[in-house]
Amino acid sequence: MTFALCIAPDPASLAALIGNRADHILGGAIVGANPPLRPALPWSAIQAVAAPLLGDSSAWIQELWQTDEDCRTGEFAGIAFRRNSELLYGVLRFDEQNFVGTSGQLPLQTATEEAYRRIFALLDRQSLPYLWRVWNYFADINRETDGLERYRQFNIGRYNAFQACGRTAAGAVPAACAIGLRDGPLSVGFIAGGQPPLAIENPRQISAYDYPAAYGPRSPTFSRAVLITLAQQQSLFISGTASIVGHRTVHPHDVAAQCHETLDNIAAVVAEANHHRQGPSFSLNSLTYRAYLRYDSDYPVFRDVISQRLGTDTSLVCVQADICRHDLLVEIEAMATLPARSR
Ligand code: 3EB
Repeated sequence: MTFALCIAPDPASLAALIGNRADHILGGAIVGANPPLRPALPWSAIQAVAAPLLGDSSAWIQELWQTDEDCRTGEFAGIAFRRNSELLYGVLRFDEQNFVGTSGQLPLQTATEEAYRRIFALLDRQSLPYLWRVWNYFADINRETDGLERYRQFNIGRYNAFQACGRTAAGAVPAACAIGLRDGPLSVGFIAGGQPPLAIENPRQISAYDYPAAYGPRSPTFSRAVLITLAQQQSLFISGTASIVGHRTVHPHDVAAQCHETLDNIAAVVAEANHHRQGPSFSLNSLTYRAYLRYDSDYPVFRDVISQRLGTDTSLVCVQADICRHDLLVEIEAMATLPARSR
């Protein structure tokens, strides 16, 4: 089985991508403030990331996970999913208003815990138990309610669900991102499989699950990257990566320096992954990137650093969105696939 991330920036390339092989599409994300009203595919395992695209004339970009097997559609406990023999892509959207905080819990915490409990229940039922990569979006990530920043509320709920569902909350944890949007529901998209992922950490950073308590009552549950080794391919999912060294934000008011530091962190994660790589290495300019900028006015500076470091024909989608620490101005995630080994 093989899978690949394909990006369609307009209706024509989307139609060409889907072609007569819609059965082979697992799911994906639609990114942009103005997505088309009518979905291009007849099922709903598509995560809507409602954030303005920067530096791009298109209104939206569609990312699709394509496989070489027929996929089937399912629904479980509010999760829309598609799966093939080895791989599952799912999306869940929760309106927080429907989650009244239970005994001292806040609604976002309760919604997050319930979301992850349902995801783990689905994965167990489908016998594809390993969560590889999670994309988390919710409104007002930096706002404090009842004395606790919403990102920190989210972290408590996520941690509780990992604990409750018999998953470790440190070490072998999925790659992830957690991003703030202007409004909208808690949206969790994920890829899971039958193969355990190899979690990769960054020697320049403290593992997020070991962050000190100053960053919240529960640490974030994610690894810096996961490496997936299948018979025919190795795939690297790099988590949202920011200008953090050790556990501290560095260059708080300098977007250019944050971009450089972030790329240094991604380079360090890629180097770690390459220790486990059979065959030619992953390289920075062969990754597919998604970037989040807190201020759209920082885009020209961001673009300069990117072209300086990665050249001008990198696959990179950039949107305006909030990062989980108020002093972070940019966050970049990436993925790559290579053949399993050279022949
Ligand atoms: C960081 O390194 C920046 O909570 O799932 C990056 C990726 C970040 C994932 C998450 C948070 C998350 O801590 C923030």
